[in-house]
Amino acid sequence: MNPLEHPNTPAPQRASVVVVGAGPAGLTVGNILRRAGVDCVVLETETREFIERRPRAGVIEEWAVRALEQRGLAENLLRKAQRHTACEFRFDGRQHRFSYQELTGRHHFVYPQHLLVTDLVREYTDVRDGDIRFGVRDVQVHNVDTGRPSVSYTCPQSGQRQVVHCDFVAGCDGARGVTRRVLPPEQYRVARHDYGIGWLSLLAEAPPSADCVLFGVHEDGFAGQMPRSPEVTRYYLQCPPGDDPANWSHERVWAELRRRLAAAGAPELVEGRLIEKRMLDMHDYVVEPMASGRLFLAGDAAHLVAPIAAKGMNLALHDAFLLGDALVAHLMPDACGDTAGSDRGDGDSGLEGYSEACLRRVWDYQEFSQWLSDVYHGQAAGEPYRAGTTLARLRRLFTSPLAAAAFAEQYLGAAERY
Ligand code: RFL
Repeated sequence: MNPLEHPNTPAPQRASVVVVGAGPAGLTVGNILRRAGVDCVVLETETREFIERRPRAGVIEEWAVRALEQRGLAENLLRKAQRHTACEFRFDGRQHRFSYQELTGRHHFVYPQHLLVTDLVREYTDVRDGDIRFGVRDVQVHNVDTGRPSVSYTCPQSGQRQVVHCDFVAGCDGARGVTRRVLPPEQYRVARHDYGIGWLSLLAEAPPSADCVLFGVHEDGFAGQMPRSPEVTRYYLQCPPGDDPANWSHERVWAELRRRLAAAGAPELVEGRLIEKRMLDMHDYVVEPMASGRLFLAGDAAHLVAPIAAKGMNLALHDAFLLGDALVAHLMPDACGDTAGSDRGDGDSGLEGYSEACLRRVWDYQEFSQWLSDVYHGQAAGEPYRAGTTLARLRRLFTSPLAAAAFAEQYLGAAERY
């Protein structure tokens, strides 16, 4: 029950698990816990309306959808998501379609992140009777290095500090969260990478201009098209880091997209009103290990991967499956049959092996993003040598079946083991 709907009922101040953050990672952990009957509290700084409308990712890998399905979390997704079987590179003024389903038998699902979040919130609160507290302020995590951790916050209604005592804290509060900061500095390291480029991230009120993801590799810079729904399409334009979105008028955006995505025989881009225009400074980080004491980080709280290969939400879900299952196994050993034989992603890691099991896939996806970044941006680097090697990499995907198969496996996150 949501205590905010019943302001006279005091919110329970003890739970087995406190989940900080109601993004894909936190809500998936919460749902797995509730399905097994574990009591937990999810704390979220934003309102429910806000998180159910926040547009972000769209591409979900097939293994992640199967793992959601096994946990009873993919009903709407399976009904409404588009299936993508190919992507298209545009370079040398031509279209080069890459049919990854033909190579692997697998596809991508395209389902906007806010719809997944909406489904997960509804399932957690309305079906699994989960406790979620929206609009909380000044969240602080305490004593995770002891057997008695707690999380405190300011209640938006009363303005009073509340403390929830727990056994475990799941830090799922994204890239700007607070849970990561509780890790003792001497016990972890943060590996960072800055690409030194910016992407203008756009949402257009327009149908996609092609039936698949487009990657335009152009000497003026990368351009991408990611279909989201029949009405809305995401576009990206490479630009200098720190560029101001105000420098990009409607006319300039569409002229640049048309130039960088041009290819013989390609249909005209379908233009539409730009409903989101933000600058992304492209960078990555990885926190190692992803746990300390009774605190376990998941998703962007632990690792960020620039949206080059559409991997961030997939990694967040992978962490959440491993963490949710490991917490259930620890807290409710009798309930473990619930997910027995299910797709845990990378095996039954338990809480002990959680960080290591997550990080294997995290580093693999980071490496692929680096590789793909070189392909996307090499033509525009202003160096003939890099332009030459970029084109060689691209051509290899369409001339070498082995190179194509390796690319397809990484693009889909479909390796047997990580
Ligand atoms: P989220 O989604 O950021 O959720 C964290 C939640 O925590 C809340 N929060 C707090 N709550 C309590 N206390 C605090 N102190 C808090 N601080 C923050 C926040 O309000 C929020 O609700 O993290 P999570 O769950 O780890 O999920 C990660 C994904 O959101 C992210 O990796 C993806 O969006 C990345 N990404 C993509 N990933 C894909 O797999 N496929 C894609 O196609 C894809 N496209 C994208 C993307 C990210 C993008 N942006 C915004 C950089 C496209 C874009 C433009």
